[in-house]
Amino acid sequence: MPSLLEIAEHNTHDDCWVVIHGKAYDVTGFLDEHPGGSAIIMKFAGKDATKKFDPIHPPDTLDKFLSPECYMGEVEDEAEEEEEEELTEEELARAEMVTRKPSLDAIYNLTDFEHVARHTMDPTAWAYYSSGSDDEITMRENRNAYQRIFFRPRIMVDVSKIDMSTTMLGCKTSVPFYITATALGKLGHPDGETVLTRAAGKEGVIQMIPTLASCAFDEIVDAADGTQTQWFQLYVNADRAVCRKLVEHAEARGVRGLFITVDAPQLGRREKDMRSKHFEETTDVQQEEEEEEKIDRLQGAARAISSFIDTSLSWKDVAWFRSITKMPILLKGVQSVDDALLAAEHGCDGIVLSNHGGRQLEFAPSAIEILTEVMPALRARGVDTNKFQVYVDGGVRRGSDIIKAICLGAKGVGLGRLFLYAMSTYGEQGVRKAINILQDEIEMNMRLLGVTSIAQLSEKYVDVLGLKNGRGVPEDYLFREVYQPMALPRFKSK
Ligand code: 173
Repeated sequence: MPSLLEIAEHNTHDDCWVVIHGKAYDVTGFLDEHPGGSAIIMKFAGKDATKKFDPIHPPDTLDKFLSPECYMGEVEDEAEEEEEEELTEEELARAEMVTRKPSLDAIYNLTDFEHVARHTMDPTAWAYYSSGSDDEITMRENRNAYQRIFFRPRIMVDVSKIDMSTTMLGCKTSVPFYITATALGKLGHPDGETVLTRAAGKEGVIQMIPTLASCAFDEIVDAADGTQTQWFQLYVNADRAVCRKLVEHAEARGVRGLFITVDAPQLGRREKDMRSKHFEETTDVQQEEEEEEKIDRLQGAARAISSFIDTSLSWKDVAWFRSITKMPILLKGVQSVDDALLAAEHGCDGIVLSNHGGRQLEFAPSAIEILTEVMPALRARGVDTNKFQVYVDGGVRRGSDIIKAICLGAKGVGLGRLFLYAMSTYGEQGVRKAINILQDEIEMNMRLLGVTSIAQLSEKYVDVLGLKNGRGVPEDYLFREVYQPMALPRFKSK
């Protein structure tokens, strides 16, 4: 049983121990193999790394990567010696904001969650979740595009009863939207993705489980109530044996759809995220390590843990996926008509039109705009769009956005960040409230539009003339309030 004092002595590159969840590990031999580089481990050499470790590593990581000899035993005196870190002024100010957090009753729309998240979340987590690529033009266009579509409402329809339930990939769901896959849930909430699972279960909403979740895949499936629908988002590993294992396991655990991410052979530059990490880590004394690993550090955790993603993924791989699973296969991250047609030709069961929340290719078009081109093209090819299903995500904040997408032919609409913000600020209750808000908005809008079921929604209810020619967009005050302008470099302190 090593003591904290003893552990603290193992703090060099040639002799490095860390504590994770009250257990000490000798990671000296692993330093140079760590996908995120050795500098980040060295920051915690001889210390407790649990807080930094948890969001990025599912619980089974240590067993997978460290041999049993690396385990040095339980920490003897953990409880007594927890180090009280001094808080910076910024941290104190944020802690104060946390105590002044609005009650959940004061949250009226999804943007409200974003506002609270921005002011109360850990800054690194906020930077990671909120950032888009480059100048964040695509990320903001995702939002703007919805605002260039107007309704063509009908009146004098009996709208006493509204039914917004629908089916996606043959599974019943209470709402036309779903919780899409997002990585690193524990950055926002200690229970990570299982918070989303529980809320989704209680509200009858489908959840897409991410490959890069903070929780282990089985934890997320175990958190489900046994009847709720879950899908699986796959980052394709260059090692296909790993892929096969993940896919077969997902299928065996009852997952009902495989969504292969196709828009991220390399992660986009997300500068808010990079900048926040830069400041967090340059305050450290390990100058030498930092210089050595500058690139790794600046790339951030996301890039480091995504290094396994196969850059050679191509159309010929679809048949292989088909051969290993009976789950419906959809490509997530389609951004053009031509690729939508190719996906249908290659026998996929559908696509998600998505630009990854504006986090990948800057100047990728919004999904909703591409949807207006994709649906007519598929129909012209004779594709049955009840069988080959089209989903969209990106920029969705209102029930009206969801209705617009359904009118234009989407089978369902994904939201990622917003559920993360709801989870990070108010936990499971927050996620349920976010779902309920969307339900209320959808119900009201369907009623005012003169429709009573999802099946009735069609192109006749929307005016998309402004979508392409970008007619002037009225200021979106709420979004403007929460949108955090990008920062410029900070000068060194005197
Ligand atoms: O958008 C992302 O941040 C994302 O998809 C990702 C990819 C690899 C690692 C972490 C997150």
